[in-house]
Amino acid sequence: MAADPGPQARTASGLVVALQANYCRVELDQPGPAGRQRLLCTRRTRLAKGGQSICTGDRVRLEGIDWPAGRGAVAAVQPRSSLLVRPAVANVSRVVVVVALAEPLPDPLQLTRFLLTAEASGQAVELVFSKADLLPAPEVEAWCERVRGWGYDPLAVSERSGLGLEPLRRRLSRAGIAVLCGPSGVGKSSLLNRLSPALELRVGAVSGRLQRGRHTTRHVELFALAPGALVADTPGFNRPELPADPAVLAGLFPEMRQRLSGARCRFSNCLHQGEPGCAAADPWDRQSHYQHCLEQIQAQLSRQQQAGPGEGSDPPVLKRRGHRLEPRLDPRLRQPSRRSRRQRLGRESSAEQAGAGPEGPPRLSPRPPEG
Ligand SMILES: Nc1nc2c(ncn2[C@@H]2O[C@H](COP(=O)(O)OP(=O)(O)OP(=O)(O)O)[C@@H](O)[C@H]2O)c(=O)[nH]1
Ligand SMILES: [Mg+2]
Ligand SMILES: [Zn+2]
Repeated sequence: MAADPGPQARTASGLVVALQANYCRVELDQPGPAGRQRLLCTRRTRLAKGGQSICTGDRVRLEGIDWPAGRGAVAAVQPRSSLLVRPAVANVSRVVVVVALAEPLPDPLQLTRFLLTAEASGQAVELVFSKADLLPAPEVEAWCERVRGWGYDPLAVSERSGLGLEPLRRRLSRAGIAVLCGPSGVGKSSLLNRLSPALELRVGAVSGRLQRGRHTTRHVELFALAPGALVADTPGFNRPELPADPAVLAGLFPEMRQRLSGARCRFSNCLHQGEPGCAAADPWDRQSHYQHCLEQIQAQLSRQQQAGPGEGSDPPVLKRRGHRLEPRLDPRLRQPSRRSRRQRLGRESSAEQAGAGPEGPPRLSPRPPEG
């Protein structure tokens, strides 16, 4: 049993287990006087002024503790080992993307966007298909087979029939913080209630033609599922953001990572859309999703560009050619058009005739592959 810090101690350390509006709930590393384990905390003004955000999952140092009132203030946030941007959770070990097999129907592009956000955390990503009771077993297996091709080891579960719940418990009981995320109404909170009935999390019925959820869970909260194993229930949402940089996109698709690990494309800035010498040129299941995401990122970049300078905009990295996007060449590497070459040669020969040396040769060849 940890030592009681005594009523005089005004400082402590702990873990942010929930964040709501402008206060957070902190689970203490050591219980306080009278066995108090949690404090409701505000954020010190100097933290806010320094732009330091607080996320659920952050390890924090507390000051100004008022033990009888159960209040304190976050004075410092420890460096994070990882961050899931949305839903925002710090120090994540595993991101578990949950999508329903029905009510609402799975949407492979939306699922892909959830998986991309999860992959961007740099941590282990798992995929859970919920509501398996609503689909015949062969169709459940067809979905599982499909995402195995994407590089995932899916788990089909049902809160109703109990299918897959023990394997899910085992996956969530590994040490560290696991985050359940996915669209609203897929049954994230229902699953946690089944695994730990004492949680009594609020659950909401799906509604409408698309059988969407009603955003029942309103904030991210961490719960202990086993010693050392915390799991976050999160509010569902429908449209995860994409990365800002098109060059990182392919690396967030495990099946692309795998194909690119043993081979190199001819151009180091290859965007893998069938460019000459692309090491991942043959068709793949999520190719259209990859292309769609690339186009969205491009549209995002051009909007930023239109917003004009001073908005932190760089020139777009992609340009449209026919129905494809291509990396915009570094101007120094751009091949001059025949007309500008002719004009240039004309200028050079007249300069030579005038006794001046020609400029250095234009760099015509693309950048050689790295390594
Ligand atoms: N048939 C079936 N229905 C389920 C299952 N799990 C959950 N549901 C139902 O799906 C609805 C939504 O469940 P929730 O647990 O609130 O979903 P959620 O993902 O937490 O939703 P948000 O909090 O809005 O993000 C409820 O009506 C549940 O009873 C399941 O395994 N099978
Ligand atoms: Mg919920
Ligand atoms: Zn390529």
